[in-house]
Amino acid sequence: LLDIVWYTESMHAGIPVIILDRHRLQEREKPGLELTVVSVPSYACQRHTPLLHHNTILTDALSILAENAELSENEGRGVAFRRAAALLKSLPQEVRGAEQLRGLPCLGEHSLRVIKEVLEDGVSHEVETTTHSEQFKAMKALTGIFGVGAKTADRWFREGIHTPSNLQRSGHTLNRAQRAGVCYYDELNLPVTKPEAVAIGQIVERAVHAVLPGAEMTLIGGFRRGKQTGHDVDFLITHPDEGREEGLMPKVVSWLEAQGFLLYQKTTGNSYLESKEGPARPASNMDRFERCFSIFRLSTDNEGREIQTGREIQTGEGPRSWRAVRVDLVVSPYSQFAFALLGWTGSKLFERELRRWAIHEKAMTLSSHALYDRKRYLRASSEEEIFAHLGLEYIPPCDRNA
Ligand code: DCT
Ligand code: MG
Repeated sequence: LLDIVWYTESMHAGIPVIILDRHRLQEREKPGLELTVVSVPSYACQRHTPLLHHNTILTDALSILAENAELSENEGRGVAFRRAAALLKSLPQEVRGAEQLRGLPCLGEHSLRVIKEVLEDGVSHEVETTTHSEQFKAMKALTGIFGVGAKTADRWFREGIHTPSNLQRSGHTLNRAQRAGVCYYDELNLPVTKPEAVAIGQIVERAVHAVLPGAEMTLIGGFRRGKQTGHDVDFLITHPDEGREEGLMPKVVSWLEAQGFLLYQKTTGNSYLESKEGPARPASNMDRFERCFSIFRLSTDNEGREIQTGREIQTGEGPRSWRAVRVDLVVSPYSQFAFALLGWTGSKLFERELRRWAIHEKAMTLSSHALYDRKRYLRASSEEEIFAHLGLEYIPPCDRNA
């Protein structure tokens, strides 16, 4: 943990803020300085990271490089850029000069170079080259198709396929998910708004209560962190009587299908083995809950029974009164609910950092199902308890936007 001090010469507004550590503060302290002491610990799960922060120009640049690394399946590099961006998101003020960043964790050589360039020239050459690169644009367009990952997109790119229309003309056989992805391409790449998420939540809640009274449903993912838009809507479903949730997903899906709410769905059954000692230890970070990846048909007009979302969708055949929205449903047993809630609230980097903290600092294993202290299963009925087990200050969802 590193203590840093931001200090601003208040009589010269606009003069760069300087960060010093506590020791250097003594020798540099001057009258008339505004001092703010902030702690910048190195794991994102030890920090408060709000949605709105002071360094978007820098984090946007780093996010593009992270995305490019992820699309090139260079996970390590992607994580390094994500960690650097997350650190900047947690700072209490705008960074105006690279000297302010001295001593801060998470900033690798490459990230620092990019930050310096953006601070000095307003843009980073590498970021500009990336955003204009044919490969990056094509990989983004192709992985923007629901059901298409980086591997498939890369194979197609090498065959000269750069866009969804190239793909349609290529004669490639697509699987069911990809066919739906191409069919609803534009809409699925249109951000889902909060009112749309709320409207879908009401429909899912009706379905859940119709097939299992007493079941509980929670909005998770980015919307739980306070985001106003998302690429999908995520819901977690459970029932206070352990066991009642078994087999719930197929029933919810049948209800939604019968009412014409689903344009596509793929359900995966649970694969956890519950025992008296707690949930089986996961072999990987993969979740083993009952899960449904779906594409919802959401009415956007007044006639639908849902909330009016006020959005008209333009198609080749003219305007239409509904839109396609990606929705993920997850069912968890009540005893694992807190872990599922924590694991599915995100952000992805925050989750990764929680697991890294658990292993490296506490010798524990955390998943969306359980927390283990070596062989011992640690129970928790709230997220607060899990943070406490991990020896971490509780970070509310709105501050997990790392
Ligand atoms: N998650 C994770 N690791 C992954 C994928 C997902 O920890 N590889 C968790 C964290 C977020 C949650 O699942 C939902 O995933 P997304 O919907 O992909 O993320 P989001 O934060 O909800 O983003 P968006 O607002 O774009 O939907
Ligand atoms: Mg989401």
